Amino acid sequence: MTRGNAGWMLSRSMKKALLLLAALLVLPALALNGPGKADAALPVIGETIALKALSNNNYVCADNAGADPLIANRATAGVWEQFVVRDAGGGLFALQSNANNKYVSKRADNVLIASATTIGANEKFQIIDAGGNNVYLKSGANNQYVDADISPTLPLIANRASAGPWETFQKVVVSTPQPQGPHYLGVTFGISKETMTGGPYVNQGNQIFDLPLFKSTADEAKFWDNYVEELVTSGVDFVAPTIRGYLDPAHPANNGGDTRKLSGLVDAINRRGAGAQLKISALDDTPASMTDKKNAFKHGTGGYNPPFDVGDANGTGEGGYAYIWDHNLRAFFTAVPDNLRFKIDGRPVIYEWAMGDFAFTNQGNGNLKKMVEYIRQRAQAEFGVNPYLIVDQSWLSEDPTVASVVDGVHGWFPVPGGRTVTTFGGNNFGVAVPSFRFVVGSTNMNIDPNHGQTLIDNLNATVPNSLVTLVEGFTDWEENAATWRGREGAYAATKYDYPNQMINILRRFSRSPFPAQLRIEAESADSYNDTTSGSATGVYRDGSMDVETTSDAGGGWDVGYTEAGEWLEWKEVPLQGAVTLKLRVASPLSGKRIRFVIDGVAGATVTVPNTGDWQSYQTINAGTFSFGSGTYHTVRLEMLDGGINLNYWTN
Ligand SMILES: [Ca+2]
Ligand SMILES: [Ca+2]
Ligand SMILES: [Ca+2]
Repeated sequence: MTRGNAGWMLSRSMKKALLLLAALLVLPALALNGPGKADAALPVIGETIALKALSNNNYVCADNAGADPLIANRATAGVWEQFVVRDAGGGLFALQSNANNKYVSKRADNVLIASATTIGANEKFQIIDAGGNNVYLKSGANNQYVDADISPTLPLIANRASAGPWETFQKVVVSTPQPQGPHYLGVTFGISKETMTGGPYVNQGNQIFDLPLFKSTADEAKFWDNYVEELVTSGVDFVAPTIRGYLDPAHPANNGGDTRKLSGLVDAINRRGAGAQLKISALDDTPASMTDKKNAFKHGTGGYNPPFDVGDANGTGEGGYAYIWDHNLRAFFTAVPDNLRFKIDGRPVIYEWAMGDFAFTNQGNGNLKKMVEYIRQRAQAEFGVNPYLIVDQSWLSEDPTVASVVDGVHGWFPVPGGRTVTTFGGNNFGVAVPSFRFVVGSTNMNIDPNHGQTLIDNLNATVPNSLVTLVEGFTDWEENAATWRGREGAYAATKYDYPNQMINILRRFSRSPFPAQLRIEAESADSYNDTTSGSATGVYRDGSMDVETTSDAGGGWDVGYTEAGEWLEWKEVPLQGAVTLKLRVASPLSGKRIRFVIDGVAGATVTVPNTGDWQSYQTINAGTFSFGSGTYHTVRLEMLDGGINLNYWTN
């Protein structure tokens, strides 16, 4: 793969002369493909493709098992000529070579080579429909088209300002994504007192970046209303609250994840009518629910010393099954009704966390197996269910006999890295994080969110091949691992590019990345213009947006106190096909005008009807728009006049 500079210059300069001829050869082929096939070139995340250069009619190869740059010089498409399309965020894609599992990267000299282990700026490409099955590749790093020379001795290079035949590749689909089951996606969800009531967001001196946009108060119903909305908007199949049990029925709720609090989540899902979409699992935080609770009850101390004795079933010593069942899982099944339980194979799913020696003793010799059998017996006797238990790998390493009585195994996540896929019983179980940062004293654990790319990488590596993937954690501000709607502000301060960024990424990996029924709350906007400094009410979020509690059906909030020239905007909204956008609006005034502006293009101006009251809402059509398949858009809602209350909009 060496070449002389003279040969390089000659070959590249020859191209202009050949362009016209090549164009003549290509155009009839394009014309044969009718408009109905125009989408064939669009990339599908997870599909395996080969790229055939129109310049020389050869397949692009990650030569020498990927050690050499990409070159179009192969007559057939074997493993070295296959690439898996990966989501790189922002409408961009990465190509993962089957030759070495590495991502195609643009080197400093603009030559392409499959050499990257993660997706950064140089690994991002636009895949642009060039008609028929053809595409152009455009580097996201330098905005130049990728060129395959007519001479099959030169590598692919991203240095062309415009695209012609030499920058055209036929996209040949080698295989479509191979589904292995339903690919359920869920998130953990902390319910500590601090998370539920809005802080203080302090954790042992760890600097916290992942603060929530939503301003929690003592009103738990409002807390759950907001987070049910965020979870539904993210498209996840289930939420797995981190449950830590409780001490005694007469004891007030504990501060660290009282399982009985899940009744508030249930009520909020029902208020929103979201029970068909969002289900509830649980992550049993075993060191907290068992060891800490046992020590709090028995010794008045809490903490992990002395450890929990798994061999002590009745609690005469330092154990007791009551901590995992009576004071925790029973409370879960009591709070969460059957129709809202997240199920696999018709059985409610419970995740169990670690069983290591830092908090437990006597786990082996069949003791963990006996405890699992007890859980199953009680669940059957009291609730008529057989739980689908997904346990941390430490359960199996401590007591190998437990393998015969559990349904799944997870490996949690390492730092650095942030993801695992664990195979058990013929299924894969994924765990992923968006980021992680705990830097205190001599502890320095850090997974950089990299503008959302870390979450995309980790979901690319887990979701497509897993029966179920659990993301830690929707609310995990304590470890800078949150995916909730983040507080607005500069990236350096928030580690979010915009408030809904992580929610949008989760949705892309859900089973419905382009929801037929997308509902976007007015108060959730990523950015906005408000003409009065500060909030008129102080509720929901900091800043100048004027949000108020709405009395519209379903509750929640609306944006009120609107003035001419104010606007709300959302980024990377999934919209495709012909869509009539609908607005949920109220106004006691007449003749007030509003319009959508999408990707900078204004839609129809709509006059809001006089609904008779600031809180009497109507749903109105706000224009029909046409979007390309699988595309993301910047949606702005512009108030041409003031005096309009906005609850939400839908597709
Ligand atoms: Ca204001
Ligand atoms: Ca305002
Ligand atoms: Ca609303």
